[in-house]
Amino acid sequence: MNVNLIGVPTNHGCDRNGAQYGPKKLREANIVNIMKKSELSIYDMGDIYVEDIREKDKFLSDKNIKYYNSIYNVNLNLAHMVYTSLNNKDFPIIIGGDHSIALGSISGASSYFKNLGVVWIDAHGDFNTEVISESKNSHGMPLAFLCGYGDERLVNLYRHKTKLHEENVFHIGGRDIDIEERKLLDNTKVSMYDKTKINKLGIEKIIHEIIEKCKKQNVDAIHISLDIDFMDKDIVKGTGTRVSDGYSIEDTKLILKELINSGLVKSMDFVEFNPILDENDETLNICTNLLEYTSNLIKKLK
Ligand code: B3U
Ligand code: MN
Ligand code: MN
Repeated sequence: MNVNLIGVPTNHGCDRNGAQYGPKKLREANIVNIMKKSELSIYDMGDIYVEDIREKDKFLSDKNIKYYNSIYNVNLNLAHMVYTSLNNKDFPIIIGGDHSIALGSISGASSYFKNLGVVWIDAHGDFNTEVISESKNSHGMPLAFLCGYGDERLVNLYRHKTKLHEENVFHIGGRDIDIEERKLLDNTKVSMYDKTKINKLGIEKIIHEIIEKCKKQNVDAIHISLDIDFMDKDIVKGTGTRVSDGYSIEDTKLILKELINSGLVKSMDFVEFNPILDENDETLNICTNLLEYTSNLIKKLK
């Protein structure tokens, strides 16, 4: 199995300096060689091109979304890159950048597979539309677009259709969800695994439940979208919107292990690492450790 690393150096979805340096920082920390230790073939496909836009121009389009044109273009190109990678029977790992890039990666994956499942691991819902969003930052919106809510051009990006069936979407770790966003989510079939459910069932049971549902619903592949702010605010300093009452590195690994070992996972996002906010490379080291762990899991699949 070949893994394709695809960098997406953007902060246009979070409007906060630093997230755009995630791919560069990870490469400088030797991420490709670290992942190669698993004996997987790791190909660094380079970065998706992100325009340089001055902050004062962030509302230049008539849309209610900051850096709209950049968000559109980056995600369109990323979608095609991910589609091409999957079409080549490779495993794309998309390195952010902020979480707005999941619109592109999942648009690519859902165009390749017939019935994609998504496991969204995140402190935030990322289910705002541009209308209800208070921040107008698109990293708080991608999952809504993917389920068919919000800006029509973004909903129809790449293959001109809604990308996901709500019943195939599983959200884990949400604990900072906006009021209107919550109302919207409550009217969907998205499965939310929050603190109460995680405490009651435990992570392993939850993942088994997700996999069972996916099989029952004829899901042919799962995409993991991992936002590192799923972990607690005291663990990951190097991310833009830290939230307390979060999860550990071991919890994150357990989710990755149970999901990837199912054999259904075919692509993954790794987002919201912000090197500028990091302290003593602590978050960098967590990121390299998690990516190394992921490579070893993928390697064992063969
Ligand atoms: N829900 C808020 C905050 C947020 C979403 N995603 C992140 N932060 N990382 C928003 O801006 O939509
Ligand atoms: Mn997110
Ligand atoms: Mn988040």
